[in-house]
Amino acid sequence: MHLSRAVAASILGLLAATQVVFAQEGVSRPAPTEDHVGYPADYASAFTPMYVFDRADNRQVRIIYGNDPAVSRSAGQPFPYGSILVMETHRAMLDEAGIPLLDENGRFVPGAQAGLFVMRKEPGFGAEYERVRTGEWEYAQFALDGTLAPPQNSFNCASCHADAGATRDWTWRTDLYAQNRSGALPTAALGAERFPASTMQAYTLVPSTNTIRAGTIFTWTNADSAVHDIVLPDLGVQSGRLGPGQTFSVALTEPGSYSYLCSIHPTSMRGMLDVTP
Ligand code: HEC
Ligand SMILES: [Cu+2]
Repeated sequence: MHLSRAVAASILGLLAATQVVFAQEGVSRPAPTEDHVGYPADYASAFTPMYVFDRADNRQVRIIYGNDPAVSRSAGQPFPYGSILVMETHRAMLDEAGIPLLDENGRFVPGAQAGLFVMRKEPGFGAEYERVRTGEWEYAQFALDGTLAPPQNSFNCASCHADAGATRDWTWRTDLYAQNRSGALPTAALGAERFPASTMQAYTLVPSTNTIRAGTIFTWTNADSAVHDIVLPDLGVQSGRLGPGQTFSVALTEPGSYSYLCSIHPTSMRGMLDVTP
């Protein structure tokens, strides 16, 4: 088989990425050596469904449940002790082109369940994560038959949830429940493509195609809980990491069509700026 240059280049990229991982193996990844979270066997009947998040970038449906203490928490408040949050990850059903199918309400259709993620908050929990400690939460991942993944792996959970910050009590999207909002794919307002602006929401660009006049300042706003960036490959423009609430602007003086993407979520975050004279 003949490898095109592009494929060869991406294989090189993969090798380079693997070496980076090896190089980091010496770094300590503190985590509890023993699981304190436990498998919540009865969550599907005993817990309350909190939100269903259609995740565009990795084509998943994520269904989040909370036990009674967890669902008693109000927006902006910390979770009470005893809170347990469970997240089922499902593959989204795809059409032949690999695009997620939508039901009559515009929601992804959950297919096979892939995993079960659990976080639990108790007094004194979390100390063993050391530098990535997220308050008093501990994390665990289970296979569908309830088998526990090695507790040491939960370092990854804590280190990523640490970025969600203390103001959200280290959870990412639980305000969807507290504020009674939907985890559906966002849609653009009518005519939004004529404004020199796009927002990043739920791993998508809203809108993803805009038509603007040459010289206009175009601004992206990260209205998501996750970190994104903006790259215009043709122009060599890179925003760097944009946290929630941050913006990035460009002024394009030459008419033409400019494609752009978020390099962190390139599957679902690609857009086009059509610049007219
Ligand atoms: C790379 C970052 C990252 C890692 C690693 C990660 N999570 Fe999350 N987690 C998120 C984000 C972001 C969400 C919100 C849903 C979404 O955007 O997909 C989330 C949501 C959750 C939720 C639902 C509550 C909430 O925060 O909204 C639970 C429970 C959860 N994760 C547990 C875990 C566990 C357990 C692990 C480790 C096995 C883990 N997570 C690893 C980023 C991460
Ligand atoms: Cu992104």
